[in-house]
Amino acid sequence: MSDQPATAIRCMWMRGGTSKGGYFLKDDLPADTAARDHFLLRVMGSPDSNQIDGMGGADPLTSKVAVISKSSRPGVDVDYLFLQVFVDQAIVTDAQNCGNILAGVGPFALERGLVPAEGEVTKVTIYMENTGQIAVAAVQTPGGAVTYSGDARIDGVPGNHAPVPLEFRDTAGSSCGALLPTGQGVEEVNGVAVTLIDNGMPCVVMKASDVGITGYEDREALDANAELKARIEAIRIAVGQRMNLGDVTEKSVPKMMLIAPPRHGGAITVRSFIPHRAHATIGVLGAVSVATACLVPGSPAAAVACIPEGGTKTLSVEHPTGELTCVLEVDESGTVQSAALLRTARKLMDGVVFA
Ligand code: NQM
Repeated sequence: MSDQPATAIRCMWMRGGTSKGGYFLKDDLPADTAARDHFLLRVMGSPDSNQIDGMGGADPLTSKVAVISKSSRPGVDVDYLFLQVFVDQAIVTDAQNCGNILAGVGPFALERGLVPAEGEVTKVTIYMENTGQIAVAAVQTPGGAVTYSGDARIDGVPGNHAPVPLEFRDTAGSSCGALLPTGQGVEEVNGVAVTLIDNGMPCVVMKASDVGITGYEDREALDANAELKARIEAIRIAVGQRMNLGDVTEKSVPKMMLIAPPRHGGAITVRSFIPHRAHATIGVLGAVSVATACLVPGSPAAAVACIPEGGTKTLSVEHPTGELTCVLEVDESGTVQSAALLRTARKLMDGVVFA
């Protein structure tokens, strides 16, 4: 029996987009990485598939952490480090970014006084430490205070909330060093045609029909399909080195994106594995990467996608519970210059969390 007093650290629990997790000031957490990770595992209740002894929701989408500090970088307001706390393994990884949890970073920074409110809408410039890139979030601040109320709605979240538009620039090659880390738009892995791509999130994009499903299954059916999971995990492990991600056995990247033609007037349909569980919706930067794959000539995504003409491409990515619209700005050479999309966020709890 331990008679050690529980560690208590200030924390805000927030929904960011279609994910949920703990938001911490960097200075409040242990500076030592091993001590920090030990604390976060205890906070979430990992490793345990139920996370019964912690705050995690027994789902990778609700076992997430944002670590935020005031930035000393010119033109940047705050630095944001994302940490994925695995549910049933004692792993805390910074090997991926998270655009959903990002939606709460601006509101949190304002709430903690790291950034002053400026007028009705405050733009917060965020350095994403995981990938070394910048995002700009527009936070509603009527009367100088953050509001979470508003009329915006996103699929996968009930009700309406204040809009938090996010804009990304220069996300190509965020973790893999190049948009197409192997220099090819399509290649064959274990007999399946795939695109290895990273426009903010390392992804392996393949036709759902090439791995034996339609691409229109719901999350439960996908998670119950052990044969499918084994097949795509073998592809994932095989491409890790080629994507410059090293041994990905214990990493949460790359994400596996199974695509099919759109059915509701959008650009493409996706079922994603992140990487061992099916996503209830789709990750933000995952969606940006798949939307970008639709523009790669000769790729599996280009073969099934419906792409509008013009330099500003509004691409609706259909997912298991709705859609996520990405607005891509594309230059004359076909290169994606920026991506924008709408999220919402909500403060759920502010206090101290115990480990
Ligand atoms: O791709 C889940 C999520 C994500 C990541 C995951 C995300 C992104 O939905 O930017 O948002 O892919 O692990 O929170």
